[in-house]
Amino acid sequence: MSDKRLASAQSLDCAGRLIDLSFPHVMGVLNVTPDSFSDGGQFNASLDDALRRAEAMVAEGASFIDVGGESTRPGAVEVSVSEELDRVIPVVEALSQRVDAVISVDTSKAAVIEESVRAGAGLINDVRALQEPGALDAAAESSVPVCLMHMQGKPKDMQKAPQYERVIDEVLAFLQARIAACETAGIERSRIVVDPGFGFGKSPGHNLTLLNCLDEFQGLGLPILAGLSRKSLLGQITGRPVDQRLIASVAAATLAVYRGARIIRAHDVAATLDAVKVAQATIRETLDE
Ligand code: 9MG
Repeated sequence: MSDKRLASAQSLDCAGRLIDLSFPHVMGVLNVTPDSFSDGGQFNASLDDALRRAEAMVAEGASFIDVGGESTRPGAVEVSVSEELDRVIPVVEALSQRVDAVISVDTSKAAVIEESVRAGAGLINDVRALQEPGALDAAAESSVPVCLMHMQGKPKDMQKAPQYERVIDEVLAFLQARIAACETAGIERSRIVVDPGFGFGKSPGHNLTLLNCLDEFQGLGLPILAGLSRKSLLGQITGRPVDQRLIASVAAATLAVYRGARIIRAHDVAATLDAVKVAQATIRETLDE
């Protein structure tokens, strides 16, 4: 436990479900955008598909299911509050009754934060780090943890020309400022997770520097979440299209855990969990009981 990579090990209270961060966890990705499921516009069919997919990820070992109703991919356009609520809330309500995992909601909107927590969400994952109007107060009034992610620009144009003098220092300074804003608003540090935001306004070089130096974020004393699964960085390294990036995603997850990440956001849960176990065993130089 004296190892620097384990220095910020702690637990997260996700609406009464305690997540022990002395070992790493996998957060399965559940997109509920219209193009995610083959429902041909039939709401019930897409809800069933989403529930089945989430149940499969939990059976594979996911501790979190991250439900997202607005794409944050490069070039994505924003959706209205009512559209996002319609997509996300029925899924959160059903999942919180049915699956043995923390339901995380990937949103930046105050109304979606409030309704999601009411519907049973145990974590808010905000790629805009609670900077949208009312988001900080909505998160403060809930009792669930929040993941604060760094992004330069907006999804619509963030990959056009990302610029940093020193990427690590700037991402760290941004996260420090957002942590301070959270504390001022009444969100205690025990409720905060940080994420450097791989692929969000970063060149391949910026992403690789962040991955190689991820342990520097341990100085914040908060759990680190990392999402590299299937991202374009991995396509740029391997030359592979998005549906052939499993091995690269698993390799990146292994490196992220080895450098201190405690939660890995991933599409392929079983393979990612095996990888993080290898990284964890290597850090500890023993097998977890
Ligand atoms: C929603 N989303 C997509 N990629 C992500 C990442 O890398 N981190 C977090 N926290 N959320 C993400």
